Amino acid sequence: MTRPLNRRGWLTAAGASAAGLWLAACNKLTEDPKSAAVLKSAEGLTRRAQRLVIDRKALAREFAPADISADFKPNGSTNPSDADYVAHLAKGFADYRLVVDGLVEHPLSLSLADLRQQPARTQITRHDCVEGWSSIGKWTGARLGPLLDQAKLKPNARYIVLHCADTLEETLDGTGQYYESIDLIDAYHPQTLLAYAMNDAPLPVAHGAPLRLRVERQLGYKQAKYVMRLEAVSDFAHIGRGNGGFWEDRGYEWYAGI
Ligand SMILES: Nc1nc2c(c(=O)[nH]1)N[C@H]1C(S)=C(S)[C@@H](COP(=O)(O)O)O[C@H]1N2
Ligand SMILES: [Mo]
Repeated sequence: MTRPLNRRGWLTAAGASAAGLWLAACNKLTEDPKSAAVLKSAEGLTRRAQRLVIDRKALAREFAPADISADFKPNGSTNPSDADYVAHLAKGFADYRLVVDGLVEHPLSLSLADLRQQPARTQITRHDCVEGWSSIGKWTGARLGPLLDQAKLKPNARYIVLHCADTLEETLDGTGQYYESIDLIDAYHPQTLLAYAMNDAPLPVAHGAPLRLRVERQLGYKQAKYVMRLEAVSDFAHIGRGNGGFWEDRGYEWYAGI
């Protein structure tokens, strides 16, 4: 007699190994090559599990104004010292332009005023960091989907890479600059925003001024702050250390679904 596959148990096991990984703090690196290998196989498993059971188009939970955290914790870079960023900040981001390029028919260069003209959305959501804390905030921003439609993705575009202004780690090869990447399912998700406002005020520097990503079905480290450039790519092997993001290059999962 063949036993039916206990999908529940299998998923729990997959979840447990990922949860173990998430206990490691954002700023602690997994250096042990053995745990890196375990991590890679766990990632493969959770990714497959997530594909099977998660409706990637479902909305993240939204909250009421009364739920907004009084002190949303800033994390990672909170005041970039990179020269270009410091110069933009000194001018109140008057010369800031978001560049949209790569595999697009119509590259874009958008000022903050341009971005505020784009189809917008406001949402109150919970941000979950792998370090184990959560905060609830209200975000307003341009929906990424309609913006990509304006740029018109080429048929071979599969991911959107978000290049950030901040260097989180000094490295000799320059791979310490923060970046992230998402696939087109998340890019076109209705709650995926390039947020320019938080809790009804312009986005504070600590939280990514002038523009940060909100991709609400994923963990904190995917929520790229200080976004300067969106690059449409067919794969991200040539960017950073090739794993699709600053923390992914240091061992975290590329798909950080919650
Ligand atoms: N550019 C950039 N984006 C970033 C980070 C960073 O250091 N630099 N840290 C990430 C992490 S780990 C988290 S939890 C969130 C923190 O966002 P917050 O500062 O608004 O809380 O931003 C993410 N995006
Ligand atoms: Mo985080």
